[in-house]
Amino acid sequence: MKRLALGIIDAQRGFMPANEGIRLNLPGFGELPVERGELIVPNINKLFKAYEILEHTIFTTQDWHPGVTAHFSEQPNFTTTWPIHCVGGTPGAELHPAIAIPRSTERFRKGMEVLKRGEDDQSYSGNNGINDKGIQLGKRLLELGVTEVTLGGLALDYCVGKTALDLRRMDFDVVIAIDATSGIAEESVNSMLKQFNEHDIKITSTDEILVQMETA
Ligand code: VGL
Repeated sequence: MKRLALGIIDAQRGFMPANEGIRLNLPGFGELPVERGELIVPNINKLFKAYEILEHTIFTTQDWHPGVTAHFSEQPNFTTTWPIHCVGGTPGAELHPAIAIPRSTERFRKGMEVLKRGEDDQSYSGNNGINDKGIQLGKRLLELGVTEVTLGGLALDYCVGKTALDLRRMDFDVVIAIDATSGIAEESVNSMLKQFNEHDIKITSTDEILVQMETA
């Protein structure tokens, strides 16, 4: 039997446009803004609601970086080094406040390691995230008997994409809710979409998922 999970990756203030912080009069927005990041929030909420009603597994991940790490740079190249964002315990690391997080949501944190220059950066994949018991995401999903994971969040070409590829490698069926995610750059988005295609990761929309769930 298929067992479903919905995962929202890094839908954090730090990855949302600065305008959104001005609109809401809240700090932490726009640290590493993903264009149109705020537009995914209503779709995330629709998906959360549907998965909650049907009692499927729901999880979120959060980048939870130390203040000083080689993941950050004052001259970021926006492919391997980035402006300071989502430092654990700061407003930028909080999820967007308009996201209605269901009570059953399991939260995973990642990127806590102090990365040294030139070191392999493991912080992108939500699969390297741990819950409050220290259990890694993929292992936890196996424990729960999940077979299919639908993903949204930020950013499509980095953390959402790496999470999708890692979970697919673990043999989960993986689906991307394309209108519940947004990307940083066109080139890296296109390269990620190509990898999705090569690894049989499916692309769908929020409405399509909701219709399917209603008729299942
Ligand atoms: C992310 C770039 C740097 C992401 C995190 O959440 O996709 N992207 N750090």
